[in-house]
Amino acid sequence: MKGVLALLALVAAVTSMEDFSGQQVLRILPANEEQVTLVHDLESYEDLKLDFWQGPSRPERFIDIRVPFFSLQDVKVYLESNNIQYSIMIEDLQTLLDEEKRDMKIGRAHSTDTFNYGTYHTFDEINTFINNLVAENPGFVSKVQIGSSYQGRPLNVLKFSTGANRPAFWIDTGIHSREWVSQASGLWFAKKIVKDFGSDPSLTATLNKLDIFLEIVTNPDGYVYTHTSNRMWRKTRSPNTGSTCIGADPNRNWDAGFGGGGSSSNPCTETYRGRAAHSEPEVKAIVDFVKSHGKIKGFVSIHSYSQMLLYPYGYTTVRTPDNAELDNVARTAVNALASLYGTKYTYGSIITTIYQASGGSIDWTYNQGIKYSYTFELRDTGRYGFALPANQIIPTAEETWLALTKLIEHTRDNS
Ligand code: BHK
Ligand code: ZN
Repeated sequence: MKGVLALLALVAAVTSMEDFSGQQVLRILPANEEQVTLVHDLESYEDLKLDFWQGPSRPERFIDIRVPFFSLQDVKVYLESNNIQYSIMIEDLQTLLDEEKRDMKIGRAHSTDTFNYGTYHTFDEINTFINNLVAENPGFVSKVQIGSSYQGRPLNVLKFSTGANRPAFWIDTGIHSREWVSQASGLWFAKKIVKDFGSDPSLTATLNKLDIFLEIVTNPDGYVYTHTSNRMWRKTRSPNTGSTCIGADPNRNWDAGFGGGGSSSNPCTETYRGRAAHSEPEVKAIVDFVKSHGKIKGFVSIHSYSQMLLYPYGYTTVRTPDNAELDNVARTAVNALASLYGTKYTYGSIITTIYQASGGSIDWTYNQGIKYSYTFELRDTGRYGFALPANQIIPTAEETWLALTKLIEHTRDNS
């Protein structure tokens, strides 16, 4: 085992890719508030290098933590000596990532018809896909560059439109770079829209009234980094003055309860809010786009994992004036989703369903007057977490599309 680990570490060093050999993901079930606090106390031991995959919790709700090999003993002893229940959800993360890598078939598709939707793709492959889709659908699909990332990559948005000056529906995928099934689903949605327009009556009616904007790689610097250096990177890649830690959480960087509970002022944490609201160019680009467009009626931001459909607010327990309507539409959407493969989603406001989170995108869009603001947390519930096997991409995208369609139809018919 030691020899194997050393060899794998060597290979990782040569390719400069972070190595997750021997790392486990523990699923922890705190029984009471005291145990919740004890688990959260682990976060303050920065030397343990823990990565909270599924964050703040309450009693009887799981906390998933990725634990480096060198911290495993310490963490397990800590949990056991405090009588905190846990199980090993992922035995060896690198084994899953090696399989993921094997599944990434190399080979360039020259059209979106031969593109492999059932595998994960690099940033360059996705950009080629976008250019092909635009070239194949002149007068219907176009590419809008809404800005540039910190490292200068284009922030490309696909626009599906059949007429001028329409109100619009926005979808973004991959704002957290490691949530790969999100970007992969975005690719499938793009092709689905093109295939169904003109044949599916509902989508056709939608596109005769609304434009659809789809940003597939919403955090390109982070996404490239997950391919070249660290598969588990979540944040942006902008530097922080006075710290060696990189990046801000682009889902804590919006001007909605900015700096409040469920966001961090420490640049070394995964929920670092950034130096100021909209400090991240990836966020600012969407803010400017939404404001200048002026007629965005629905806004959906897609993450993974935990199988949830969420609506505002995340920064406060105050209910929005539209709570009942948002909840009804969410129920209809998750029922449609479940109708295909039986996948169960929970739904509700962010703060009551997952946890308090301040500075999130859909709280900001809601406060801008975009009533139909939702966030998905796609598959799964934790068996694979962010390392969701590629054979689940298409089923995930298919079922999610049914829910998305409900949200889009309701937006179309009520605005
Ligand atoms: C979703 C929407 C608004 C605020 C928080 C969330 C939960 C999301 C997050 O930003 O912490 C969980 C996550 O990344 C895993 O997808
Ligand atoms: Zn996320």
